[in-house]
Amino acid sequence: MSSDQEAGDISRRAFLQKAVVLTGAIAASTPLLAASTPLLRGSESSTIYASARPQPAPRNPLYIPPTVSPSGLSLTEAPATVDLGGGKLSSVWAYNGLMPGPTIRAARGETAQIGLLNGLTKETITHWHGMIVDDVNDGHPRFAIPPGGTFGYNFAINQRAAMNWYHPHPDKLTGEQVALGLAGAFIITDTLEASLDLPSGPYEIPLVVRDANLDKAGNLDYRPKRGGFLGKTPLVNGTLNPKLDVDTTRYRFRVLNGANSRIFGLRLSNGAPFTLIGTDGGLLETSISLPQVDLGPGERLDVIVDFRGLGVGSTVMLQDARSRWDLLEFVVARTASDTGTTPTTLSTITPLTNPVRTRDFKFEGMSKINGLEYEVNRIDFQVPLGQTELWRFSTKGNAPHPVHVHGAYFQVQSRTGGRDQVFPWERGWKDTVLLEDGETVEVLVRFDAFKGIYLLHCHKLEHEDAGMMANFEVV
Ligand SMILES: [Cu+2]
Repeated sequence: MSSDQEAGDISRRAFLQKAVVLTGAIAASTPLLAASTPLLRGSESSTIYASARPQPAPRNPLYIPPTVSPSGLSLTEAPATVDLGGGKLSSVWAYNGLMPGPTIRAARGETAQIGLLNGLTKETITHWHGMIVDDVNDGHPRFAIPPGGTFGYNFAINQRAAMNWYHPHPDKLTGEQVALGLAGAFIITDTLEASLDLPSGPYEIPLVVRDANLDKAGNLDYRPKRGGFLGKTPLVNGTLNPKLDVDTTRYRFRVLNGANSRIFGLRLSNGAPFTLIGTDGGLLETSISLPQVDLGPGERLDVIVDFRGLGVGSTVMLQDARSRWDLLEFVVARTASDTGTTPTTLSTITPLTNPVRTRDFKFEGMSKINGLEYEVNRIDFQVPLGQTELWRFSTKGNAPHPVHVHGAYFQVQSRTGGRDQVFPWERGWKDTVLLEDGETVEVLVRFDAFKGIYLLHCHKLEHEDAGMMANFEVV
């Protein structure tokens, strides 16, 4: 680790110690974000985010959350103050005072025992996006807990290596809780992945990419729009204007789009390609080199970026081609030896075939699937366990609708209308797929693991909160 990163970690830690004290004080009062604003008044507090294209600002060391085991883990959702970069404190809502929350990391075969405490003033529940768990552990909104309440999760981790994530999932309140900071990565490892000798340790880094708005005091601010929240500034791992000192070696970046509604078009400023090795449900069958990759809310990418051949002192920017934002600056800081190659053949994926039945899901307006708004206690359809089905998602407008399925992964078969193709970054096992205006996307899905009640919904969180969500029961 560079001295820069260490300094960043130390200052962040110091702030977090303060955050613990503040959280206790804030918990006793109700207007949570307002409670701490007086602390943040200062001449510098309103100057940085005056426009979407800010003046070149000093770049802040990228925050990398600590890694924790899910065995005996306590998670508290509560208001906190964190340093988004530059030493200024911002009020957010966070897991264990961290934004993003701690990176949960476990090997396939381990058991998660996680106690959730609600330190917010509204109900909440945490969903493990991409984790195949029984329905009692899935974080369904019917299990939401009141302020001060607790929920005990206990589930076996039995699925292929992947980077999943966790975030709140209460009915009608998810957008606010995620936008104010509640999200973290959940990485599963397995022996197949380990045999590939991919970049690891300091060379494997989760990147939670999102957008945000800050109020005049510099606190995270959320004002929902029915068409989807779009923030004015990007955050990577909760850091404003982040930079990462890198060695002249390959890095494995585990990228999550943690935004409520924004799609990112990721590219590198030097035109170098990403080597895409995985998507939502883990490793692809074969790696593929791509100059740009699109990522919708809830989707993940597993990419190798090669900094070999770059001179010390040179910089490369991770950019969003859609908003023309600079997301993360890589600063080549040290030479290192890396003679490895990224394998072309990565994993085996058995294609789903021969669907027994077809179901149509029309994503209508900003709040309906097949004419219905979500009702927490209504089961909208039943799916037999172990039966392969073709699910057809379509929309005429108000897209994008990032369509997310709980309880199983699917394989994207086709897209007609709109962009009219399946993209390379939509291969492999997926749990979220982007539906643009006028598109019909067909996927094959089979619920193999558990019977019970799961969700199908739009992962544009404002659409989800407005009712674009359905319960189904695997029987
Ligand atoms: Cu939607």
